[in-house]
Amino acid sequence: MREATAIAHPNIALVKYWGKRDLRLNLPAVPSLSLTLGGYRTRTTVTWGTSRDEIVLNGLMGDDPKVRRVLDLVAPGRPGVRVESDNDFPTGAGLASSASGFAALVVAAAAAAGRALSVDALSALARRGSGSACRSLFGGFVQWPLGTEPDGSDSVGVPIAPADHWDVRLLVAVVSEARKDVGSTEGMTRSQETSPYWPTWVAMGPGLVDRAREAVLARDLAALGEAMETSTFAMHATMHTAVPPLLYWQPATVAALHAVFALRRDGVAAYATMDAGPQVKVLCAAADAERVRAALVPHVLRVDVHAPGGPARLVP
Ligand code: 2P0
Repeated sequence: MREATAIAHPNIALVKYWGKRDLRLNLPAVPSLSLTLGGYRTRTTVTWGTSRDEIVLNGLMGDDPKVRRVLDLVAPGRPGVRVESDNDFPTGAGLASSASGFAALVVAAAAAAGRALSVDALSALARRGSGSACRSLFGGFVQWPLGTEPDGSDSVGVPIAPADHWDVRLLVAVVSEARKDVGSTEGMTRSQETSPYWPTWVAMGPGLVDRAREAVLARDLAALGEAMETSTFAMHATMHTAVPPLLYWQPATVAALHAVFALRRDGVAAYATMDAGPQVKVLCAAADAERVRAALVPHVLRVDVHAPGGPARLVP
């Protein structure tokens, strides 16, 4: 038996992935661009060669078919595997736990299996578990392009700037720690199949990623913030106009958004994004983080402040 442990951080999309053009390979309908978060982490230990599969997620036995599928892809014809994974943040609540989870899983599993895979190959494997996980192999700012290869091998995370490129903070205003009712995959499918705004959303994707990448490279917070908010509100428009509608927002979500807009009226460059959950994430310069945190705190359960995080990696 061989054992390996990896840690990975979740990432938050500044330009969103929402929709698939290939369900089996988990290829996206739109390109996306993310920031890896320094302050949350998943830690996963994989033991290779057990008598049967055993999957323990946050101390609970779990039998996630996606975990087994990714393990099968790491080493076809594999033996039994034990996976033990812990998050130091809420799971399944729109905080990208599946991104860090599958990124840590592939890094630990490949090492435990004795397979020397390139980081691109690891990113493609993580994508098969959860699309956004392909971005969490890398630290800092990461793009996930559409790719053109039929097997999806070029639709993997591409680092565009490391964690120390820009001294920004991403604040997570936690509105609820409950698991979401409608998972991302189901939400995407419903939006794709029923929202009249879907073609517009898909058409907007490439331009938004280009604008965001240029803004990151130029460290232009206003330009990045505008692309970010356009992406978020366009994505939520496809959710709100799905049949039946998908409304991940809670009253505190809206209150936190208004707090961000009020900060901007007061001259603070803070910009919001949301995922498939009620939390509001806010990007700002490091120097403004305390002021932004103080403006959000009255509306939500708590506010976590993140510096940019590093790549997924093996740990002793
Ligand atoms: C993102 N989200 O870009 C987008 C924005 C949520 C909203 O990626 O179906 O768990 O497993 O590929 O990656 C969350 O969905 O979805 C997500 P699957 P995933 O971060």
